[in-house]
Parts: sequence; C-alpha cells; structure tokens
Amino acid sequence: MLHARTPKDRTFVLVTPDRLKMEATAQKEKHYHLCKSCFTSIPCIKRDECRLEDNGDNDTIVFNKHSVRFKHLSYSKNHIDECARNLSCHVNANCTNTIGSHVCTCHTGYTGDGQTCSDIDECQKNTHNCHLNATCQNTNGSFVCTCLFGFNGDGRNCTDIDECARNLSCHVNANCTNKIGSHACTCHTGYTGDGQTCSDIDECSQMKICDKNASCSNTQGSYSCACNPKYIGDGLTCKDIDECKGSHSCHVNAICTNTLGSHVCQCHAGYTGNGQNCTGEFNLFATICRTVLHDTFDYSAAPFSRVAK
Ligand SMILES: [Ca+2]
Ligand SMILES: [Ca+2]
Ligand SMILES: [Ca+2]
Repeated sequence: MLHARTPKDRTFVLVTPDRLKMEATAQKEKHYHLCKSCFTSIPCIKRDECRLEDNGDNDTIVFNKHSVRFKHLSYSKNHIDECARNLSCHVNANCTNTIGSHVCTCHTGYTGDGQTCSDIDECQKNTHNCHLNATCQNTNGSFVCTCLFGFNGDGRNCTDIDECARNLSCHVNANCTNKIGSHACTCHTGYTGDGQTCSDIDECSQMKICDKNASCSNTQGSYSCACNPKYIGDGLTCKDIDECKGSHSCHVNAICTNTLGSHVCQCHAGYTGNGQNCTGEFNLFATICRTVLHDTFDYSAAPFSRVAK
C-alpha cells in the first residue's frame, strides 16, 4: 500500500536479505542517512545487517542493530533479476533467477556456496579420471591428464608404445624387447654396450678361447680359431698330426719319428743324409764287422753290397 507523502518524505528502494525489492518511504531525514546504504537499488555490501520486521503500519528497519521505525513501508515486491545484475554470485558460479530470490551454483570443478567458489583439486582428491598410466595436473576449474613417458593417448586412455615396432630405439646390433611403458635393448652376442650403442668384442685379445696351437681372428660379432700348421682340429682343440702315419718327407731309407708340431727324419744306419735324402751303399757285412771289430777291417769291397735307391 502506498501512503500519502509529506514534503519531507523520501522514497527509497530497499533490497532486503531475502531479495525482495521494497520501496520504503522515510519520513525523517536522519533515517535516510542511517539507512542510506540499505535504501538503494544496489544491494548493501553487508546485506545481512539490514532486515525488515513486519509490524503492520509501523514497520521497522533494523540496521546495524539499530531499529528505525517507519510509519509506512510500501512493498512493491517487484521481482528483481539478481542474475542480470551479475553481482550476486561468484565469478565461477552460475546464477539461476527464482521468484523472490536466486540461486548461485558453483561451476563444475569448483566447490562452495555460490557466493564463494574455490577450485577442486581433483588430483589430490583422486576424483579425476586420468588413466592409471597418466599424470594428473590440477588447474583452475579442471585438471589435465598427460600420459606417462612410454604411453600414447589423451590422458584418459593411455596405451603402451611399442618402441620396437618403430625400430628406432635400439642399435642395429641389438635386440629390442617391448615392455609396458618402456622397452629394453640388448646387444647381440659378440657385442658389448648399453643397447643404444653396441661395439664388437675383440674375443682374441680378451680371452684365451682358441687352442694354444691355434691362431685367433677377430670378426664383427664373433671370432674364429684356426689350428696352426701341423695340427688338426676345430681351432678350439688342436691335436698334433702324426706325419709318420701319413705323408711325410722322410726318405724311404730313413726313420720317421713324430714330434709335437712336426716330425724328424733320420737316415737308416749305413746311409748318410738329412733324412729327406739318404745316400750311400748299404753294406750289411761291413756294418756288422765295423760294429763287431770296432772297424778294424775294411769290408767295403765285399761282393754282396747293394746300392740304395
Ligand atoms: Ca581443479
Ligand atoms: Ca613399450
Ligand atoms: Ca669379435
């Protein structure tokens, strides 16, 4: 209801804590000063300090705990769209206008009463949906998921990268083994290194792997052993060749004696030479007489001599 104004009356708009817009007519100037901060179209900063007590014609405005009685307060009860004023809710809140009021709801990712909204640390609260193989980084109003090294994806889904299929990770002389979130490089047999770099092992200088009667030859990724001349075997084990049992260089009138790595030829008694060549006549009688008679007599001209081949 409206009352008849007196010349000193002043009409103000009061926004009450429950957001009803009221037109209030103050009859005394001091009341206006007292309630100035409430009697405005802009909500008071401390709205809670201003409230209305409905006492019929003698309504009371309570401001800062001081009661100010008004003879007449007319309620226009016009609905105010607080959301349109954009002042009621937090910057990170949605404002929903209602009859006589409004509701502030914090944006997704924020928590609070709508007047105050603070970011939710989804990573710490473990309410994120990052993949098991992803890191979670909190942001204002949200969070970011990033797949761990060795995984591919958007952070919500992360799949292992098969580094071996890319064929770029290991050295050319290494084996690649894919693992979940990683991979391993292992140098081939005969190579040494970390798998990223592999170098040939010089087995000949590092190991006595060949037989002592063999020579060792280093090769890329391997080595080879070869028996020395006069020896036979696979290089790892070499045995002396008994030349006397096979082909040898001794003269037919010589004795062949096998030795390690060689053989010796010695001309038969009665022949002279180095074993490879034996010359001279074989004179059995002379030989016997020289032996028996200490070479006193000369039977070299005996008729039963024979000539060596
Ligand atoms: Ca957040
Ligand atoms: Ca992998
Ligand atoms: Ca080698």
